[in-house]
Amino acid sequence: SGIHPLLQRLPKCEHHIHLEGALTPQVLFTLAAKNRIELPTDDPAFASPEGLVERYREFDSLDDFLHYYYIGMSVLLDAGDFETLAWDYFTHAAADGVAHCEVFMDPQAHMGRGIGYDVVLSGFQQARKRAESELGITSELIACFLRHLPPADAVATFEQDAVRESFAAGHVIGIGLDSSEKPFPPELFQVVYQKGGFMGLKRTAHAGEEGPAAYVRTALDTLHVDRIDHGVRVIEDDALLKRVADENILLSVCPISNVFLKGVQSVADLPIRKFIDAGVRFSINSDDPAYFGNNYILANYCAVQEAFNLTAAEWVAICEGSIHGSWCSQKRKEELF
Ligand code: ES4
Ligand code: ZN
Repeated sequence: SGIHPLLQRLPKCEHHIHLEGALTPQVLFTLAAKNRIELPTDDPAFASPEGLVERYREFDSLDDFLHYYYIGMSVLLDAGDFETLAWDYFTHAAADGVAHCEVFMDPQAHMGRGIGYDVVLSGFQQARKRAESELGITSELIACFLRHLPPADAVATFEQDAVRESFAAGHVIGIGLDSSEKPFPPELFQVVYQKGGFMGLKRTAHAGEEGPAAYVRTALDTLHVDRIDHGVRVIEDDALLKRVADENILLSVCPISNVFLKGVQSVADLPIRKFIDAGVRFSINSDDPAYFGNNYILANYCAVQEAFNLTAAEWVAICEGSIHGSWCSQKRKEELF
């Protein structure tokens, strides 16, 4: 449509991208060969990168996707692998007109298979530095806790020296909560979020993706998040919708992800127009672009445009809201406006 050049050009902020979700089948196979990682032999999808691309088109749920996501990241071993992964994301982000991004990582998923936190962090940090100097993209790192593991595991991870130091030094500015949503309500993770709050960390959590609107409420009430990842199911609760608008909670919406994981049949079924009408602030994001048809942020903007035919003024307002809802410095926000 005529608005496409504007979507490309707008200074976009991305708030919901799992770096492990930027692992393309091509890079997955290359790193598996380099690191001599044996991919599952009992699943024909792993016969070739093309086989994986095909299988990724048929996810039937969040958990079906997560099965592939955790196998995929098993090819990441050394700091260079993590740098390669993040750099691949940043180059796509630059091509799509991303100015600033706040990226997720899943430390427990790596530590649980014997990879040190410092290995993960140093690789990502290297890529971030390069993205800022070579691409002009600023970024922040958010460490997510895995909700399918015991809450005590999240606390123990938080308490590790290397992890605490990365928070204290500002190398990681916030915490999130991801992985299998049902049946793990946010309130199970109150202790680790309270510790994050004491350290002055930013807090977000996945809620209302597959799980009910009530998970969004308890994330706000018990985890004191100022952002909600996905959150699209708040539309099922009018009072909560009003609260999210009144408290200026940013929803990091991932339209193409929701279609791939069967949360909705099509992007047109998402409550984008209702959010705009209710004054709910949201950003539009890619989530796990390499798993969802190689669709990075701009494809998500375009899919929303195809479905909702927004005006230029509405797009500018979405991008301004995304800047407001970012966790960068006030100085950086002013540059972005
Ligand atoms: C995720 Cl889409 C989504 N939901 C929950 N956890 C995740 N981890 C990576 N992608
Ligand atoms: Zn996500």
